Amino acid sequence: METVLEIAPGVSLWRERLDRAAQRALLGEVLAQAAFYKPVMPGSGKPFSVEEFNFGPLGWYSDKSGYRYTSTDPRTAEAWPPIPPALIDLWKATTNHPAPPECCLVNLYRAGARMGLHQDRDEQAIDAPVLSVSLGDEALFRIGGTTRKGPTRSVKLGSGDVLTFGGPARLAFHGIDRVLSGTSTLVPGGGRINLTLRRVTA
Ligand code: MD3
Ligand code: FE
Repeated sequence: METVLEIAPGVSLWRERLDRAAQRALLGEVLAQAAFYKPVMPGSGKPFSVEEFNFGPLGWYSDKSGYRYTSTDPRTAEAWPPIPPALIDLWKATTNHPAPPECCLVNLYRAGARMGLHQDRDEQAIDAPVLSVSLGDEALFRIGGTTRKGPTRSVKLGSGDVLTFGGPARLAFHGIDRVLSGTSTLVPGGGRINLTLRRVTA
């Protein structure tokens, strides 16, 4: 039996659920297709420190005109590539959710990148869980409750770790405080890649 840690209500963590060979295979598939862009904040145009790309029928995109889900890459008008089959299998194996994921957001953290505390609430399907896969450098992940104030906890995530967030955790505040540069050799050029699978439509 593999170990699953229930780190908070609705949050399950499988440490190194993907072994090194599976991490390499998945990373190869991602890097062969991903054309990363630097999202900017709607309105202010302030750039994120994270670079992003999407797989799947719907991609989360942020530029000066706003955050939205799009079926095509706004830069090229081409469909986002399909979600890697290994991730669909992982979703089936870990979530028990009857419907498939629609979005695989790829976040690339080079040295110094972070993601502030936020909620994921641009989806209609808040009944569906979210699945996250970490590849490359370790990171300090923070998760709290459904209000911005209130206690949070910090968890170190490593390469191959898989998390699911469902039920009471689906609207939890969360973020990446920092990436521990140089803790993994997996990602060429260094850094961390996070893959987040979500269902978007009800
Ligand atoms: C908890 N990404 O893309 S993954 C994001 O590591 C995002 O890149 C972080 O937050 C990253 O929105 C954290 C873990 C995660 C993803 C989605 C969640 C945690 C979540 C949705 C609800 C609750
Ligand atoms: Fe998030």
